[in-house]
Amino acid sequence: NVSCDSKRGALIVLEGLDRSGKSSQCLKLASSLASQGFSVEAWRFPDRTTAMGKMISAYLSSKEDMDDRTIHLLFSANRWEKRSLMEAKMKAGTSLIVDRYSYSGVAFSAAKGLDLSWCKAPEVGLPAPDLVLYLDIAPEKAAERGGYGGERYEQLDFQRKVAELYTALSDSAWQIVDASLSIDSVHKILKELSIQCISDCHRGKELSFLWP
Ligand code: NYM
Ligand code: MG
Repeated sequence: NVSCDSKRGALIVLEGLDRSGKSSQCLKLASSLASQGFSVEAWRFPDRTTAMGKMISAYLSSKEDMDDRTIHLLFSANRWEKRSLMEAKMKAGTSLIVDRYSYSGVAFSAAKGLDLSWCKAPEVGLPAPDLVLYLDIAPEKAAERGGYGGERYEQLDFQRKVAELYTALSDSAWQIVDASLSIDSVHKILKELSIQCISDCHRGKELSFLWP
């Protein structure tokens, strides 16, 4: 069946401040879509398992210091090293549910004062998400949620700047979801939007590339 073979998977990205619930929702979404018969995988960036990912992890836990632009490019390179696998998975029909992507890359670096267009440049040419689920939460509320994990960037003032930058990055692929709702309510919204997106991709929506 030709039309079935050519069905591509979707690239669905979850974005939001630290403690907005992305990681839990990402796994919950992937497993519930899988149990309904969709071919899906849960991914995350940074991917801390690669050599570059280990350097990023050491930076985030303050074991290593790095120049702001150097770490920015490393986060981007960590996506580029996964690009061919991402594209191969989607081509083979698997949808990827990804915890953070280029928007985190740009928002967190620009929040340090780096130029926005400089931050966006290394992301040019990566696969563009078909859907960005932005888990919207007030920075103050996120900070109240059981505290941050103690990594770099996990401070209220910084997260306020990140929130502003996310707003500047939103485009037509974005859906803003109220992350202060219950876990189940958020899940239900994410799932409906994701199923719609996956079926658009199955029906032939073409993959595009950053920045749209
Ligand atoms: N982060 C994440 C960046 O600064 N740039 C990036 O490109 C990405 C993907 O890393 N505070 C930041 C955001 C987070 C931190 O992410 C680690 P996580 O989801 O907590 O593992
Ligand atoms: Mg975190």
